[in-house]
Amino acid sequence: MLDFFTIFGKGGIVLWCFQGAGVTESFTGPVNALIRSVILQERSGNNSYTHEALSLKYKLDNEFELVFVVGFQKILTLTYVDKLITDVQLQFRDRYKNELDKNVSLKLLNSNFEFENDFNMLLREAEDSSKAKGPASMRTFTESLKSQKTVKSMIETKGGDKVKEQGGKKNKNAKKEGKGGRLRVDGQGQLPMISPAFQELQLNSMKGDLLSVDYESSEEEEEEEEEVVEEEPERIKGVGFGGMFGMLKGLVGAKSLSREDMEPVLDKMRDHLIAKNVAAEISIQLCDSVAKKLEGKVMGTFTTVASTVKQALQESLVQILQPKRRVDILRDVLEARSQRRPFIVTFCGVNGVGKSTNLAKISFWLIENGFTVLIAACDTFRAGAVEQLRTHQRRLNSLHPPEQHGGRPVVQLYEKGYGKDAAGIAMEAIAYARNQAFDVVLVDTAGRMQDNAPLMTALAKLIAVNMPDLVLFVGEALVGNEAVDQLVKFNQALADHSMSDKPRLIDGIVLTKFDTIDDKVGAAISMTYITGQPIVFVGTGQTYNDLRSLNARAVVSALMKA
Ligand SMILES: Nc1nc2c(ncn2[C@@H]2O[C@H](COP(=O)(O)OP(=O)(O)OP(=O)(O)O)[C@@H](O)[C@H]2O)c(=O)[nH]1
Ligand SMILES: [Mg+2]
Repeated sequence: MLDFFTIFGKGGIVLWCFQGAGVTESFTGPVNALIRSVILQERSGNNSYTHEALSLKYKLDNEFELVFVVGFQKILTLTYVDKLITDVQLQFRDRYKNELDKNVSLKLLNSNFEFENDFNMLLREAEDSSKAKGPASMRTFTESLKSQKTVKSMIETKGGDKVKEQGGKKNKNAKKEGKGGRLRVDGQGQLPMISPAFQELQLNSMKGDLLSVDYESSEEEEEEEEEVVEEEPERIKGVGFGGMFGMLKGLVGAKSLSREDMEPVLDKMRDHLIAKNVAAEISIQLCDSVAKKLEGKVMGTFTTVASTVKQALQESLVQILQPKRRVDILRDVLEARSQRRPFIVTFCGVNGVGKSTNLAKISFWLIENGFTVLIAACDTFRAGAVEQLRTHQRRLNSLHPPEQHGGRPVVQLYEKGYGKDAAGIAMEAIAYARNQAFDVVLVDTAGRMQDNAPLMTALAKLIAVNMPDLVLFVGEALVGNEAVDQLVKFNQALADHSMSDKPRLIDGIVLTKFDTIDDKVGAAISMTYITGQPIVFVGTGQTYNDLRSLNARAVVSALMKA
């Protein structure tokens, strides 16, 4: 039976691991020993290693930068191990080639490798094939003793290729052990119960914790470590196999993180975030806060600086996107309805970001949820703005004809043409909605640049006078650094021109054109970071159905993706 099987990236991230039934010892020690004494020294040729009572066999996959390690009691000679490693390697590569494609540890960090069933199947096949070759009868005591002797001799002469072959040939007898191991894995191909310690490790591994070499490093090794750490920035910048290994090598043993250790990784992360459209200023602040959070932290086993920083950053990003306050429009509309008043939403933002289009999509969503909507055409400035809304109103009513709603149109447009005072029109519209028992008033406003003081004042007035329930800032997902400026200035204008001591600021964000940005999702971070407000809707196209809510984890995973 196997004690463990683990797959990790050369950057140190444990991607997947299996622990044999009844095995309580963590595989950390032996694997660390293997890394330190064999892999880091780039010893090649022999792919086996003995650590205390365990035999370890490993295989490097240089193309995808993976390491496959299997461990079993050295007293056993398992003939199927080589085949198993090869099969697992091929299957794992095959199954996760997309995730592994770019060899970037960040990507690995975000992937969930559910490999249990495949592994159990391969293990069974490997065991069966070794059984087929072996005699059918039970092993005799003599044979078993002989087998043990051979293994012992192999252990003493570790490192020799011949020994490995010898062990391999011998193992016709070992199928029984293999079988025994299998039987401990339950019938559904699920992993058996595992020790809590391992469970914890496994959970951590899934989150992307990294391999580090164990803590009990000798003085000699510590000296070596210091030397290597000096070179670390170079190594981290290296992209290939050597670079990743250098990173691992440089960070052996228990040490607390210093700013200098993290600097190269932080620089890389900051540039990565900027490349993903996170505003530069915010990328810097984010990396700074991650550094502060980690400074002085003693890294755990299976971790490297790069992974620790990445994980902390990832957590911060999820934290930023996770709304502190839930905006539940449907519930709030119902509440307003029970108070016999319409629920009022104002849309604002710079020119052409998609205010009117997304207002129409939100109307559709509200109508689908059984509410009636009055659209207030308060963009009295841009030519065609009113007609644009009228078109939407017609389309929406044709999708939900009045006949299906007791003869009453589900959506109406309140408009007074162009050139009039927007705040006044909004006020009239709200009064009309109250009289006509509309559930929701959606107020469209003219696009305006954040530096245009008169227009910003007018918007602040519209909001101050009408006190909407919700002020939504509409921003394009395409923006980078500009997002911060827009939001800061919109909020500032609302605060400056508020007539109350509790000014109405931006309550939420509509992030539009999300369909056009590929994985450059940084605007989501910039906008939520700067306002502390949630992204209430995400616009993903130009039809009424292209409206989504934000999935923080998906966004973070796109953001971390290389
Ligand atoms: N691909 C895509 N295009 C969008 C999305 N939302 C809006 N658009 C397009 O963006 C363009 C501008 O949309 P509008 O709704 O007129 O923008 P606006 O903010 O109201 O513009 P102004 O009122 O002139 O300030 C239109 O061509 C829309 O079809 C979206 O989520 N995805
Ligand atoms: Mg518009």
